[in-house]
Amino acid sequence: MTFRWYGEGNDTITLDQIRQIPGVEGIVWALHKKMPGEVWEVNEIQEVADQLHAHGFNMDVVESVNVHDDIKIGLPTRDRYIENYKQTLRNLAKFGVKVVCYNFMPVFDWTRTDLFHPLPDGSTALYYEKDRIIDDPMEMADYILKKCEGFTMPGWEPERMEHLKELFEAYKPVTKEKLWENLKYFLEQLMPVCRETDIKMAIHQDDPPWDIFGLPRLLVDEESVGRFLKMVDDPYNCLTLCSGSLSSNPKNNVAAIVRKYCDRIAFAHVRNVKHFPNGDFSEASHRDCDGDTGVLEIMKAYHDCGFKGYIRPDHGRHIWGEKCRPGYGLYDRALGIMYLLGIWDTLEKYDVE
Ligand SMILES: [Mn+2]
Repeated sequence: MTFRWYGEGNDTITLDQIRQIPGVEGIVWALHKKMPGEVWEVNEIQEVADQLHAHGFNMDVVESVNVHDDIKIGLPTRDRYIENYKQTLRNLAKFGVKVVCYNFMPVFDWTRTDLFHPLPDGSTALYYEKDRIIDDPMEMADYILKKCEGFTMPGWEPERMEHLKELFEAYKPVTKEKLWENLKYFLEQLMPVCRETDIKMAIHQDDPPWDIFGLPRLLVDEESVGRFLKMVDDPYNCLTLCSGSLSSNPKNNVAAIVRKYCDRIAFAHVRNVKHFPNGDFSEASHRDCDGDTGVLEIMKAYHDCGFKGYIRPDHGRHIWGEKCRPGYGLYDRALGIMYLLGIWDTLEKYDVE
């Protein structure tokens, strides 16, 4: 079990607090100040390693080493950034890192229309209102940046958003097929280094799993995940299987996807989503019946398949008045962990058919 933490001075939550959540062995971390394409230097990694080790945590999972736009667009300059990525992997390997989570989404990492949507119980959660997305993406970026004053959301760095118009322009010639090709090129370059360093590249699915703002999205369902794994058929080409991202589309059966590709899942994100008939969705507590993702089925699928990878609760709601990064509070994620471990421990102890 792991817990995502944004780093000293960049997170309201402390390692001392995380240490008191039962069962958490590792911190999912990153050097959040690094821009995509920069090499993560050994001394910078060492600083985080010292903090995590002092609290008894492993640092096996990084989320994310972001991929430079030139790689996704397929510009000639991409080779330089791929070389930097390789160097980052080699530096991470010195600290025993086993899994690098990343995504290959153009322009935006993830999209919601409301970061603090009120729920009936008085808590708030991330929310996606379908009709608001048709609006101008610039407006969307403005909203996210305003709501995030005081901290930076990965993928929504103000430095990047300032160039939003140019970014959209640059992505214009990138069709879905072109984006697949660029992803393949990137991974084929990395695989030898992954074998050498024993680091698995674990792609996160697109969130939400459909095209938005006219930008193509690749990893959206069982079929496209299958295409991805076959395209670079290497045990180091893996998935960060995100139940919440996939289940944003209610047609996706996440438990079935887990069963089908379990041997290639290096890292599991588990969270719950509740759908409304008009296509809107809200993030929900991890409890199975609070959403439609099928958290019990998913955990059963991981257990049946003998899953040995890393897992973390994904987003949580904002409860008990906690002021925190949207989706990344302490309390609801800690509750999520206890729920997930409760399911797991029960499955371990008893034969559940
Ligand atoms: Mn996720």
